[in-house]
Amino acid sequence: MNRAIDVRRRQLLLSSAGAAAAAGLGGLTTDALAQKEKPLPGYAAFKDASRVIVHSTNTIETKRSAFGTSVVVPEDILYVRNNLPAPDSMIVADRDAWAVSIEGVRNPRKVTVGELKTMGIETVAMVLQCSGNGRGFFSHKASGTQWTVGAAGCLFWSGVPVAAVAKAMGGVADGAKFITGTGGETIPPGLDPKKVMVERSVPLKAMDVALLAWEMNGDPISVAHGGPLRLILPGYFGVNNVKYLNRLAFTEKETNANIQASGYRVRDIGKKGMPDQPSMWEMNVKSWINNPSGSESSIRAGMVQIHGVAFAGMRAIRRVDVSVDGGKSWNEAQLVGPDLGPYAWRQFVYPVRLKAGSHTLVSRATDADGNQQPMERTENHRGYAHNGWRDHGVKVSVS
Ligand SMILES: Nc1nc2c(c(=O)[nH]1)N[C@H]1C(S)=C(S)[C@@H](COP(=O)(O)O)O[C@H]1N2
Ligand SMILES: [Mo]
Repeated sequence: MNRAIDVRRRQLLLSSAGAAAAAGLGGLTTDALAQKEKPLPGYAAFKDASRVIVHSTNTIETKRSAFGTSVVVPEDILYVRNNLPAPDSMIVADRDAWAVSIEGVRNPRKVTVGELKTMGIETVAMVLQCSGNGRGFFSHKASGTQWTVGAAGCLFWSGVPVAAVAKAMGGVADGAKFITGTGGETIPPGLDPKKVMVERSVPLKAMDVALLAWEMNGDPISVAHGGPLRLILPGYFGVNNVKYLNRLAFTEKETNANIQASGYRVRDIGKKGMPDQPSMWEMNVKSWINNPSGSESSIRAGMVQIHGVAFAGMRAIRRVDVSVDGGKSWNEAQLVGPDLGPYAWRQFVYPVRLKAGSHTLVSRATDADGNQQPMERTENHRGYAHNGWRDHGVKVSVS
């Protein structure tokens, strides 16, 4: 394509996406940005380019229209978020030889993945979701990737329970209050490790469900998604699920790495990140519609199977309601497919006859504790944890 036209088309796409975000028309945003602007990076070359949005070398989003109804998200459309360049594929050349240092236990030492595989096996289905999923709907230009709905996926993970590893090493040392995981990326030369390293701490109680995982959806974990070994913390936001894990420590304090101390902190717009602000730990109740996705130029009048996903971090989903009039009236949707436990998402379907015209479709989930998605987002500096139902709606034209 002619370069000038390409640039112009890009500007148009960006401005229409911005307008759509401001108007709360989620589906338009996701798939308007879906034009293939950037090629897939090498470590993620296996992704299905037509069903993802490549924001940058380190950030790839699933298109809203790509989410299916079989609960689990296939790896070739799963989002990617790397804070540092992805490691070389050599990192998975000898998976069982990868070593992780276990600290803050009575008998600390290094263990290999090969040995971890002898210590126990558990499998969990859980939603992996970036803290900034939905950031694209904020209107204050929050810095970071402008994700709409596709920085999330429901996945199976297999590995050894963290509790079993701690037990095998004599138990957690006295005074430990946090689980701290460190990513094994090579820090680019000239950068201060504390400023860029991926090291996260979560409350010790997460140990009840945490895994050291080597398998995702039945395959050894790819480099894109954290192989050879990943810390899996069901119910917690994506950032805590440290990839390329090379250190697991039971600590008295949270790490002072920037990504914990000032990063991933919820604060008012314009405020700096500080350790006393809430950290992006447990996920909140959320849902969105995937079909129709809003990217169709128009859909045919008649029966439509509106479907989407709902989850609530540590809690199960009690019900999902759908509205086809922008939230004026609500109807209970059916939960479909197998229930894979509280950390997985439930898929919902609402069959409805739509007449010709324009319709705004929205969904609203309620979790087992009675928490319900709010209508509006909670404004915050970095655009985290957006679960407001209005912005996530899709506008469809029926003819
Ligand atoms: N080592 C390491 N772990 C990491 C990251 C990273 O950059 N390095 N990114 C985190 C963030 S912010 C998210 S949202 C998820 C993304 O996981 P995915 O790329 O497998 O989808 O991994 C988390 N774990
Ligand atoms: Mo993230």
